Amino acid sequence: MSPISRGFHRRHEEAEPAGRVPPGQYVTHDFPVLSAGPTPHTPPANWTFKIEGGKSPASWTWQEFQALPSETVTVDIHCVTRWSKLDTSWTGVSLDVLLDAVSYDDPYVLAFCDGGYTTNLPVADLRGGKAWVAYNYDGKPLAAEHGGPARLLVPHLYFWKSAKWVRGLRLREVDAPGFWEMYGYHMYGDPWKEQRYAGD
Ligand SMILES: Nc1nc2c(c(=O)[nH]1)N[C@H]1C(S)=C(S)[C@@H](COP(=O)(O)O)O[C@H]1N2
Ligand SMILES: [Mo]
Repeated sequence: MSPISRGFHRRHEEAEPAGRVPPGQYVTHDFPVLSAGPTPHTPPANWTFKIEGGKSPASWTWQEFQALPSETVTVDIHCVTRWSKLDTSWTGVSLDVLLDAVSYDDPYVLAFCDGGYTTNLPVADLRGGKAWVAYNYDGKPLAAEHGGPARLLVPHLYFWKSAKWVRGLRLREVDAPGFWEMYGYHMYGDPWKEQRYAGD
């Protein structure tokens, strides 16, 4: 193999490490901001996280939330606009901890946020160490443009499911579309199956 093709091959591997990047995605080292509206700024004193519906709803103040056991995780994230970012580091509370605090039979949730954004998810995708409410990014408080004070982090689904400025979950018996899902995005959004739009 000539030095030129070796060089090309090496750069290509850096861009898309084998098996790490879902089909149709490219790796970015930036952290793009994608928001459907203005960035809300909710002071911690006014912030709560609620789990509504179900048989025993729950609510945490910012102070109570900070006292919950937290985890720091390193995950890859995949936006439906085709950028993926590898090895992002977040600290937050596992949804297992939060959902263990309530009693419910419902198989779905609608996540709701300051600013009115919503997104729908199966409860099973929030369970089993796969999802967090994250308040730190890269060891620092999460910037408001990226969803601070806290956002959902569900890295195994397209990043639109990771609701910024999240304020709670509404448990639901039936799967109902959230904001982007009503505009034709996929109800589930598995990046490995390229479930970008309804019908994919
Ligand atoms: N509340 C809220 N959450 C949101 C969005 C939004 O517009 N509002 N955009 C979603 C989309 S489409 C993506 S790709 C990611 C972008 O997160 P980032 O701006 O931190 O990169 O947030 C998701 N969560
Ligand atoms: Mo997105």
